Amino acid sequence: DASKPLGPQINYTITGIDAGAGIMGNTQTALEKYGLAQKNWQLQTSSTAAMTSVLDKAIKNKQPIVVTGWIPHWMFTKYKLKFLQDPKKVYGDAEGIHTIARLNLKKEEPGFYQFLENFNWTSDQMSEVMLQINEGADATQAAKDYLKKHPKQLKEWLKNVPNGNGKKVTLAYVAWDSEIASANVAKQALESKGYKVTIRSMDAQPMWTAVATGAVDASLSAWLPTTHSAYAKSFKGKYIDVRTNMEGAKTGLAVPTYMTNINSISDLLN
Ligand code: PBE
Repeated sequence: DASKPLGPQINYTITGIDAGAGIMGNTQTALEKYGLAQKNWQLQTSSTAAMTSVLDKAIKNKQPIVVTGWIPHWMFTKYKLKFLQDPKKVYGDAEGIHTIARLNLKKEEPGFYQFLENFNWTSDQMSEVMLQINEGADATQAAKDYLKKHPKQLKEWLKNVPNGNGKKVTLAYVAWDSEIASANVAKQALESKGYKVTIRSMDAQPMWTAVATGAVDASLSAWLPTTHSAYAKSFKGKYIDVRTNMEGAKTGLAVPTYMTNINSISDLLN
């Protein structure tokens, strides 16, 4: 009911995802900066799957809901959602997905490092893989299909990359849809060149720790400069920011477009 205040209708709750996600910390900051925490608004921790399932139900019933949202993600194609304006820029401006590597990787594994320097794609390309997985495809198969469809891009990614001859390398990733896509595509691309790639799924904090301590070689899952700024700061000097592998990412709070009165984070107070 748009004529009534929103807070009591949704129990002053924003539906979030896994605790380690950068968007969770930033949303906590947003609750404070926009005066929502002071009005008893809270952020519910869950998982991407639980969040999208609650979102699905709310949309089917045309009920109000506020979620942590980001691009690239299929939720923005499947549902009519809008980001709430963030005049205080808590969620930052231009955001990208970065490749980070352990110190010394370039010296010790120059061939693999060359691949990391080459690897980049667009949000649309990543979405092709995400969509296929969301429709039920196995991640390995979706990655193989992608490479078959984009042989020129695979060639670019493998430019100046020598044959791996069975060399073992490890990529850490967080099981967000975007990172499931990138880790699997990178694995298949490298394996086509003779590398043996282990991809290890972990939470965001362990992922950053694993790269910074050298427990894994690299990760394609770093959202910078804003989303993972707390991790980047705490591991400063202990990892290499290799490159942006995908530009045009965005995070924030999102609501269904039928919530016509709610357009900015501060509107949640109305
Ligand atoms: N995300 C998706 C992550 C990065 C990828 C926005 C949920 C995060 O908040 O850390």
